[in-house]
Amino acid sequence: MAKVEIIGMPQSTFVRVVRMTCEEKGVPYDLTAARPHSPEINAVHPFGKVPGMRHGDVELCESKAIATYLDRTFGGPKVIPEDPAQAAQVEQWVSIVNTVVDPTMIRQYLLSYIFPKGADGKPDRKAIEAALPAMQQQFDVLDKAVAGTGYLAGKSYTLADMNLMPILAYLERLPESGEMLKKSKNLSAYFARHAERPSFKNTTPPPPGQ
Ligand SMILES: N[C@@H](CCC(=O)N[C@@H](CS)C(=O)NCC(=O)O)C(=O)O
Repeated sequence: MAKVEIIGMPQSTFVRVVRMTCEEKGVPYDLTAARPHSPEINAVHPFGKVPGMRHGDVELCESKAIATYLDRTFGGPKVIPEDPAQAAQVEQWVSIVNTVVDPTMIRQYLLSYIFPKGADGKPDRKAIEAALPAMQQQFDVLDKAVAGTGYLAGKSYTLADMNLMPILAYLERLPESGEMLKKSKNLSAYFARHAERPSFKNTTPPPPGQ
């Protein structure tokens, strides 16, 4: 069988999700480091976003589609359960994180620090402050969601968790979000526990911008 090629820079949370899927399932893969809108990624994503994937004749983009393909194609533990209701729970949390949490916590907040657009090349405090109330609300929701079982969906580690962990890894390191995570007792215990997984450790990204 052809080897899986994951295309995208390792700092991307979405690239890390598909790499973690490979790691959890024991699927060997090559990572082709490519930035958004580079020729390598434009060849597989109509809007130039990372990640992309090639596997033999199969060419895909979008992290959820790639993870689903990997889960259905390869053996190893299921990252999306077979049971329809449990699978839907996973989809639900992937969707919530990608449509609500990622836009606030990564696009608005984190990127204000990584690509500073304020005066004198400093982070834009206005953009950061503006994100904080929604972030607190989202931390509260996530804290409650993992309180019962220690997982976002069901009673095992799934794509829902893999989709959130790379985001928490960045948030832990920044001042306001780091405080919010620390105060979210269930979520910080969840993060500490799942950060011990080899799939998380083996995909630690280099610092942003490298
Ligand atoms: N829905 C996409 C989102 C991918 C995405 O937004 N990737 C970011 C990097 S983390 C990117 O390529 N950004 C460049 C851009 O939006 O132009 C997925 O799940 O793969």
